[in-house]
Amino acid sequence: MRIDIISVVPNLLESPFNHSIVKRAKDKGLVEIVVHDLREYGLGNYKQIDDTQFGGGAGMVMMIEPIVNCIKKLQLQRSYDEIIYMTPDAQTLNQATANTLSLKENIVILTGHYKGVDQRIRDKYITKEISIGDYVLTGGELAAAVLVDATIRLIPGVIGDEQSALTDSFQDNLLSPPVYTRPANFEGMKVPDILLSGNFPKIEDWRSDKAYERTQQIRPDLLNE
Ligand code: 6GU
Repeated sequence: MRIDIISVVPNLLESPFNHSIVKRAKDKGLVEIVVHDLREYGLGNYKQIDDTQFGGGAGMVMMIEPIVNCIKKLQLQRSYDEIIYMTPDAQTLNQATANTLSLKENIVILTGHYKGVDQRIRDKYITKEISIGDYVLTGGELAAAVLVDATIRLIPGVIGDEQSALTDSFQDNLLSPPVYTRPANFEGMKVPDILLSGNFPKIEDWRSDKAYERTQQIRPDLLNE
């Protein structure tokens, strides 16, 4: 999978993609992530990328030309399955979206700043808009990092234990059950006996019950989806 990210603060995206699982996925050739500095596509001597909004009002709007020039250049090199715009005024990211995106070959992610991008980019070029939750970030970069992380860990081979992505919270609309490791008794706090029993069918039943219980308590809304 190839992911091109268009950003005005490309440095913000350096660290998240150069450690741990994402780094290993890149090293294994399972994913290629390229960050493009929108400023390089800015207009004139000052490399302008934003301007005041028509109709008046505070806040700058990201201009259409630099973004379209960047997208067109990318499209000359390959065809894209999705051109995604990260913005708080969109549907919220969930596991189903991450699952769908993990099957794509090439995607572009455009991250917004200021008041957002000129609506005409959204109308003509963007194929999907994604928010990561009901709060406002200073820019879309951290949201893009979240989207990329959630997506690429689902690509086969990216996480070692294939089983583990399948048993994540949300994969079946349930939160994960509690987990324990050694010691079995820490200062009198004991691990549930069932987990030490070796009775694997019973352990699976217990885990399902706990997952359901936890979901009922913390996220009952998930049970109605
Ligand atoms: Cl995608 N962008 C920004 N700026 N804020 C957000 C967001 C995205 N998702 C939630 N808040």
